[in-house]
Amino acid sequence: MATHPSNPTRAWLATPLCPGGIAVIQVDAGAEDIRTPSLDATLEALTGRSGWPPATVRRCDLAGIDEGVVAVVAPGGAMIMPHGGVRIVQRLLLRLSELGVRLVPAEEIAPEQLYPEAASSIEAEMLVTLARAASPLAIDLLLDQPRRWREAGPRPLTNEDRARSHRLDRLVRPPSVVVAGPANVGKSTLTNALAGRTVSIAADLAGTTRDYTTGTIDLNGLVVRWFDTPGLRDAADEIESRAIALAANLMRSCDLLIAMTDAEHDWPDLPRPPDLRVAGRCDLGARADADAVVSAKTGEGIEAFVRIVRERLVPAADLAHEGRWGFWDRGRAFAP
Ligand SMILES: Nc1nc2c(ncn2[C@@H]2O[C@H](COP(=O)(O)OP(=O)(O)OP(=O)(O)O)[C@@H](O)[C@H]2O)c(=O)[nH]1
Ligand SMILES: [Mg+2]
Repeated sequence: MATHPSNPTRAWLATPLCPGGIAVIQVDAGAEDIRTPSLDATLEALTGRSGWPPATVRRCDLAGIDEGVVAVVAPGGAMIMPHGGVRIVQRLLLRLSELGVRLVPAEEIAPEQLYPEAASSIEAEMLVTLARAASPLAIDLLLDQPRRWREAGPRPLTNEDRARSHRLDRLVRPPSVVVAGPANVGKSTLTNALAGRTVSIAADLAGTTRDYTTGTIDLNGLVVRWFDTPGLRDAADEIESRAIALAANLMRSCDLLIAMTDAEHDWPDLPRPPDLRVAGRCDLGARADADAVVSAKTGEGIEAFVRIVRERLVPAADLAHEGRWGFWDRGRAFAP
């Protein structure tokens, strides 16, 4: 079937653009008619099959790109569910765009439209946030929010609720953690041990890390953006001193600054006071003036260190608190 010349239909990718089992592309043609012709036309052009009244669910060919499920979930609204390969999704979106469908980012879609099955607007907001949350620790807490808001009625959040909400937001958007200290104290080895993979090259050579490196690390349920920085020393060359200056900016702006040293070195002089002091390589010699003492080689102290980092960023008391969390995007109007 030919491309619809004035197709008013919009589509957006409801799942992240990364490999997954199934991807969901939502299509919306507006809800003016019980059977909106442009949705029918779009789905017919895509699948080669005609007749798409509400509540139709079919497994069909998707423009020769993949085979998947198409469901008309509301008047004028459908979900296209191919396999979750990135290339499949990109080709399907391109095909939809060739059919005259306007592709829009999912962020522009109202939560109630993204989740028509939600029982209230706060439940729709919760589902949007759940889909974006980085930390597994967010899940139970978010799922309980509609009940908490319903039961609290119209009472506004207290200042204490707001401060706690601000910390809990770190479960949605990963906070930044920077580890900084003298060269060769084990910063990169610790980073790799926490990540369970190589984020940074570690070697018995001062100045091994040149530019800072970064990766997301799951600290027992709290996902953080971790930055490993070049060892602080009188720079041997221009590039190294520029890399150290770049890392200094990170240290000023991060959510948690960790100073690291070992028994052989002094504490570093950082651009701002650190939030936490960790002594590394404790199997070679420990020191008593640190908040945590670890050996990335033997694993000693790592669990306790992770607990302390978590506690500084999202305290256990916040996670256990029964109060409400104002989790939705700040500034967006919302009436519970
Ligand atoms: N025995 C022991 N050796 C360690 C430990 N952690 C790191 N090392 C060794 O110490 C050396 C330096 O480790 P790195 O992790 O590269 O140190 P760094 O602080 O990142 O160094 P720069 O990148 O130069 O700033 C390497 O040979 C590591 O294998 C530890 O806990 N115990
Ligand atoms: Mg390093």
